[in-house]
Amino acid sequence: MGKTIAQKIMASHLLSGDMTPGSEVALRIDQTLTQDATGTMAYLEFETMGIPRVKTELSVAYVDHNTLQCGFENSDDHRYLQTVTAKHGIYFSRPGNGICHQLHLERFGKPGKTLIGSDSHTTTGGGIGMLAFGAGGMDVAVAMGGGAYYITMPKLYKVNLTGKLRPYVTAKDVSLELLRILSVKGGVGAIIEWGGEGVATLSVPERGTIANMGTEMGATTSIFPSDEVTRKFLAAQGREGDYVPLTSDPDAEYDRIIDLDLSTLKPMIACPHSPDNVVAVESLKGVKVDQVCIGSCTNSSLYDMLKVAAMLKGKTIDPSVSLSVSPGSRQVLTMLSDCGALSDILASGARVLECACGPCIGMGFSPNSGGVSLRTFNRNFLGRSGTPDAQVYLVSPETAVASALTGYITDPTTIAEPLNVTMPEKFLVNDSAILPPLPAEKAADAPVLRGPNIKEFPKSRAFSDSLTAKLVLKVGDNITTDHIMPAGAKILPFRSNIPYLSKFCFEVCDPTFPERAKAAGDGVIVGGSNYGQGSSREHAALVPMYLGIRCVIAKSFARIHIANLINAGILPVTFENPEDYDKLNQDAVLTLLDIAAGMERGRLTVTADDGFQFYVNCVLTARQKAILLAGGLLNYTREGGM
Ligand code: MIC
Ligand code: SF4
Repeated sequence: MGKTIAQKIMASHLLSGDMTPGSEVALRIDQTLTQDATGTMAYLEFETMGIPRVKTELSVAYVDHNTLQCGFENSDDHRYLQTVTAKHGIYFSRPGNGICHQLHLERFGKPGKTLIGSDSHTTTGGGIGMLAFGAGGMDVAVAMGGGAYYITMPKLYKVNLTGKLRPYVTAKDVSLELLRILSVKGGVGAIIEWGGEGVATLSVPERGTIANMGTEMGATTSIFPSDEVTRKFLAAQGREGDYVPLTSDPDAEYDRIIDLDLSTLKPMIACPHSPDNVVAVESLKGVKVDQVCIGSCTNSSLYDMLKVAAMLKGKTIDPSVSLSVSPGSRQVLTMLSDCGALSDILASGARVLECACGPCIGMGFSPNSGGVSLRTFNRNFLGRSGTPDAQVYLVSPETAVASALTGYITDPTTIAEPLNVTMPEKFLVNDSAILPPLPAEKAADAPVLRGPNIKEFPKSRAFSDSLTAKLVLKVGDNITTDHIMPAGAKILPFRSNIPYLSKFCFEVCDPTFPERAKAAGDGVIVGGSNYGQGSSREHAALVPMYLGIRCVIAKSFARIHIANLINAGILPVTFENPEDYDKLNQDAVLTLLDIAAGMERGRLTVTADDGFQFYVNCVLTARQKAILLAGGLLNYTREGGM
């Protein structure tokens, strides 16, 4: 039988396991990336492993999230990152150089290679034919040390593209349409491969947009073929030597095939507060808009920005709208400036922000109270913008500009003027903001600079054979890691300070949670389905662990979060009978007996203090059980496991 693209890359990187869906595979990782908000913790973890130099082909640390520097915390973290990476053989992309995923596509991504990154949108690398996964910081630390990356072998979906996008309909609309079809859960346990004749009509940045948003469907990753379009993109970046062709075999088999005719798609919009709450833009025509934000790792490429500039050229945005534009990288910004497009953006009244995540993660540019904000980003979770009652919608850059010009949600296909933008033959390459690591002989004595914001890593506890713990919080379906551990300008600078962060845990759901969890000693959280969707932040596991949470019982879990819980030594289990969820009350005291034996059987009995008894499943691999029994991945690695 022929192979899919993902199967080919996996087969050439397989360290152990068998590639049938549902079984665990261990993959060799060629490249890693981190960003600052998760990276500080990942390097602290890497340091505890005592390995002098990374063992990957390439590891890069980007600084793009925490660039506001409202106090010493961010600057201290930047210095820590710069010095720890120089010492251990890791490239360092300086603050302001751009957003990790955009930069990685431009400068480092290679078709056919494996990549893991401590950011859920690392999947953007699929746009250039990489098998790229978002992971928790600890998994990235282990991969930097030469360890394997373990995943459950996903199912394989194919999206078969035909036709060509109409003017003003974009790759973002393709993603939004797929989210409408699949929902935020529809990609769980699957790799989405993009194929069909329509693929050749999409540029690498457009493919990056689509691979980026596969994460919002819960997909393990997304991947495109590496073809002539890929070769041209790499050549334009001065990296033609990195090109290898890659396609699926004609007789490759998929678990599900979805057909999409690009020529029939319309501009789409995701309504508050979920990326799958998607309708056609035309159906919201006339809704008043207060703010428009263009940028993020989803839509900040040169191609996107040139289209934005062309649409703004000679026009002025509506006076009632505040428009921000954040180019994805220094390369994008410089090229916009050199060709005059930046002047067109500025002349329209837009505010040009730094090449960073910025408003996407609530670092500035929060909307006004109750404001309607149209964003070209990938997530519109409640409160993420920094304004709790804002109404955030997700759109393409074209819909964003059309709406900024009129002041109302506007379908860009109603614009009569043609939009002619082409990709350049050559990108301007200047890697001066990417610092190479120190040579090995100089690294040994190089200091690592730490500031006072870097606090000790919290200690996780090994499981004894029984657990009696209070049900400190009961939440519903689709709880995101933004609910569990919010980000934003006030909290994000403290990502290396777990005790401080813990004050904000579950703030959106129940601000009394941290105090109650601490008072309880040992705690349990009960959740609905898709618990922990969204970001890869391991803080959403480390902070509850710090607050005493030992077990999470949910109807189902999101992939990266369940791995992070296990790595943090928190037992994740699912209801055998989902209706038992309704029978549990917050504050109940739950007892789990015979934990090790139950883990072995894959089933545990839970007894509540009112006598109610129910069963939970824990389908864990031998390695995961050993990690949990050791009290988390760091303990397990220290004890010799890898
Ligand atoms: C996000 O988009 O939520 C983030 C911030 O990039 C996260 C990582 C983080 O929490 O630091 C992600 O997507 O993994
Ligand atoms: Fe940054 Fe937003 Fe992309 Fe996350 S989704 S990496 S915050 S731009």
